[in-house]
Amino acid sequence: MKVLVSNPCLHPQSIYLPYFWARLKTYIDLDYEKELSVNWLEPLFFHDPVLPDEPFDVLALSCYVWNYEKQYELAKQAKKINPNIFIIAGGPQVPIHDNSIFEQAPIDAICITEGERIFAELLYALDNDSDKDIQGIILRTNPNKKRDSVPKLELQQLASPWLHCAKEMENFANKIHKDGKRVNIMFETNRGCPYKCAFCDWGMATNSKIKRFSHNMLLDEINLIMTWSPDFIFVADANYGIFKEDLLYMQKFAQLKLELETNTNLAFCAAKNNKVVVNQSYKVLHDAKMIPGAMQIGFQHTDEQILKIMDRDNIKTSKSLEEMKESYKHGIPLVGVLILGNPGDTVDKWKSAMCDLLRMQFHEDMRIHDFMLLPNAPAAEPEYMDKYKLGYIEKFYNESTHNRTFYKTKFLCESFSYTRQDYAEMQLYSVFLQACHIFSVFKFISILAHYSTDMSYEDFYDYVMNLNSVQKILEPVRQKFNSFVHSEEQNKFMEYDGILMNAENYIFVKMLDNIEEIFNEFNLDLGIYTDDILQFQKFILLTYDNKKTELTLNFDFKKYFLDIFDLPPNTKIKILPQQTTTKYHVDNKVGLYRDINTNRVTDFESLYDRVLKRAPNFRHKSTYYSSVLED
Ligand code: B12
Ligand code: SF4
Repeated sequence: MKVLVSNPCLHPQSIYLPYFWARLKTYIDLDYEKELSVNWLEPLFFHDPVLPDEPFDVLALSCYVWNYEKQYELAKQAKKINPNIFIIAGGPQVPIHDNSIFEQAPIDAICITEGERIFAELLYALDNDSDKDIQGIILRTNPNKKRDSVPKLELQQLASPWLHCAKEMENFANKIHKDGKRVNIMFETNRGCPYKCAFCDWGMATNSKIKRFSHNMLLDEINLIMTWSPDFIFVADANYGIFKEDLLYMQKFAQLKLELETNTNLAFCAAKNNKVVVNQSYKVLHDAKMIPGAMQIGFQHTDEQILKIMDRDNIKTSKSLEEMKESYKHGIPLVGVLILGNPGDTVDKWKSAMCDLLRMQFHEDMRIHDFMLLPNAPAAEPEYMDKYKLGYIEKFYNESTHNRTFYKTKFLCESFSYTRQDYAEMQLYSVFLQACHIFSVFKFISILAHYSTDMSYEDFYDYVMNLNSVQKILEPVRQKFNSFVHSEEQNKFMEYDGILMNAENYIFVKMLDNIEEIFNEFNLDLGIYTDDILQFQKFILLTYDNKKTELTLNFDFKKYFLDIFDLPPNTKIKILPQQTTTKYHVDNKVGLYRDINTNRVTDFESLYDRVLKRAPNFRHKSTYYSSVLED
């Protein structure tokens, strides 16, 4: 029997090796007790999948939000070529509680649980012409079968797909590198998550006991994987650092990176309520230069009531912050993450949540996800949607515009606590604050207002938002968001100079174009610091003017800001800049590692290419000269 597995990856240049294919093959070759002979075609795992010329009997589609449309298209093409091909779909984007998928694509069956054993049983049934209606599968011919839960696999006993399929994986990795693309690895040490946050569907494994793969096998896998010089490793666990062994894996990756001199970076989703191993792991990765951008800390919101509605109130924001102090101290670059559109939210609560991130010291970057309504997440259940009066829009999405396919997906845009109009306003505030603070246009003035006067971040940014010169810039963005939520507009990107871009980038570029007008209109009274902090802010900000070299002011803002950046999160003490004549210098380099030479940033095009194309997590210090804060 000839089997084709398809799992197109999100990014065209960053290619995940075909782990899912290897899992299926390894299970059948080594773990499955029945006799089964399978001829595996080369799997489809690039961004744009194309059916092979060679015929096949079974097509296995692994569906995620970023690829399901492509998978449906493949199913249609395959059935056209040969209506007898058996097509089975699985993965988190396959709705398991309704039969809508059977109307959208010519799929014969869906898998509603872990795939390894189910797929082996299905192939066995197909091979032996026995009953295909096995537990864990819903057939098109019996769509109303009760969705019984299936016992989880005993992961300890399973063989390693990396070790078993090493030869093929190595060849794939070499080919990807030869094509000038990045080799990514999805590394799984366990499955399951004890929580059940309403927005989430962590591999159909939430609200479940964590099951772990064999410790020694994982160490062997790391030894092997690192010989392929992977560019990026993404750990698929829901709560990395929850076990003490998790530190050992990071130490092993770091040690091999140094020994084999690879350029490997790594990211994981940190355990929520226990940060000891998380902090230690960050430190190991940081020391080995394996953190490319920044590590994420997911808060999703900071309001207790909203967290309760999201079923996330057992994950304590204050506790995780307390425990993250260690990482702050080591200077690990971090990004705070929020979700926009949670039931229970309001425009004011949203503003406070974003400003809470600033109070927690996330001045360099933040990541705002729109509440995506995933088909199998608790929030998509009809009772939950009714209870919180949820409404959604279905639009095209991807994180950035360049180099990515947009895919259609659902976003929550109204609930009992906010209207669609409020949603558009929250969206506007979100991109406005990122442009002003994360991109540094007002970062330093606002921090001074917060620590040296009694002004809150909320009041400061309300003031900036209401400046005429700023309103002029925001108006087209507001219109775009209104049209996105109320009518035709299919995406939230803004166009500048013929290029589509994220709205925060657009606002930033427009602010640079109008910087003199904006700073002239800004006349907030910040006492004796008013003139100097404005000059300082203009000087430190990356603009098209790269001729600036030196500035002398009456206050020492270097020590002042460095002291503030060193404060633990949520520390509100009054600090005042020292009054001494101070010289400031610019070295024309920006970026966390000062890797962008701004001599070449002279116009919009170069700014966009060199700076603004960076995704969240990679934006630390990219729009101000950190050398100004040094001697
Ligand atoms: C790796 C990963 C990524 C990678 C991309 C990987 C790639 N191939 O390109 C990165 C980091 C880029 C990523 C990004 C995003 N991701 Co992601 N990601 C994952 C992660 C951690 C692992 C997925 C994986 O491959 N697991 C390994 C496989 C083997 O396991 P599995 O997926 O659980 O599949 C099992 C079963 O479902 C079943 N199965 C799967 N397919 C099939 C097929 C058949 C035929 C059968 C029989 C069975 C079967 O068997 C498998 C093994 O038991 C999951 C979380 C998780 N641990 O599941 C989230 C997850 C897939 N991501 C998710 C989301 C929402 C995103 C984002 C959209 C987040 C955001 N809002 O920005 C972004 C995309 C951003 C963008 N620009 O659009 C959701 C997916 C929801 C969905 N319906 O698709 C998940 C589940 C996490 C969550 N929050 O709930 N992600
Ligand atoms: S968001 Fe994280 S903690 Fe919450 S259920 Fe999903 S994986 Fe678990």
